[in-house]
Amino acid sequence: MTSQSQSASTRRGALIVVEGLDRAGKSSQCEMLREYLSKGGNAVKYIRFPDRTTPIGQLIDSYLRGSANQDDHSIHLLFSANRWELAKSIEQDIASGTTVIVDRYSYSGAVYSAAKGNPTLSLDWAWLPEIGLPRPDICLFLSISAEEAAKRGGYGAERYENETMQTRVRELFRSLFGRQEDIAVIDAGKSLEEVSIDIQSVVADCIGRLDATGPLRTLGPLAK
Ligand code: Z5A
Ligand code: MG
Repeated sequence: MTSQSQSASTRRGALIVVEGLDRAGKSSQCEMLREYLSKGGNAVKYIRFPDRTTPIGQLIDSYLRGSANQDDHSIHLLFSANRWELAKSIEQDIASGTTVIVDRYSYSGAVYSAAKGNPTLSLDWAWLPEIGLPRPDICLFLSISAEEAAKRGGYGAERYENETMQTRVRELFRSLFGRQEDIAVIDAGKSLEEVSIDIQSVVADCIGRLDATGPLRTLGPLAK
């Protein structure tokens, strides 16, 4: 077999993003999905944003912990740069047949920055640096009420972990998802296992459609 026909026969992996507000259960569900897909014989990788391990990620970490301040636009672009620095490796993994599960992505990037209410940092402005990044085959939005989230513990100590921000973030996610395709809203107020089963069914459907979807796409501008 030539290397060309070999690569043609390798089925690409899926790019699966998990989004949601604080304590929606994103990281727990990413881990459960990783385990489920691995057991099914799939090559799987898990990554999370912000990736606090890179030099850019360390700047973001200091900002989130409150030990450093940044201009709103500047920190926004650093969050985006943190995704761009992993974009090539995501593309390579997907091309080689590995499914990549991503814990928060461009959607968090746009809504958390826009939620600050800075008049020169709108949702539309915030989306611009995301254009051209690998486009998720599916984005699972773990939807949870403020009451349900509160049962999972109080707010943490990081920036953004307060009621005003979370309320704005909730509204902005809704508005962003009205302008995006391939979003699946999951009721995250159920038990861990029930949520996991709902996610598995959406992901199975997404993986089943990959041949029809074709090669990995890139994020485009927001619909008007
Ligand atoms: N941010 C940004 O501004 N710009 C960007 O571009 C990006 C992010 C990418 C840090 O994110 C901050 O960065 C975040 C957005 C901003 N700010 N806020 N707020 P992070 O991802 O590092 O934050 P995190 O602390 O890892 O995630 P999280 O949102 O707080 O939690 P989670 O991952 O959704 O939930 P969890 O850790 O899986 O579960 C939370 C608890 O609930 C835990 O005790 C679980 O056992 C429990 N849990 C989970 N599911 C259930 C169910 N179904 N039933 C009962 N209990 C449950
Ligand atoms: Mg998490």
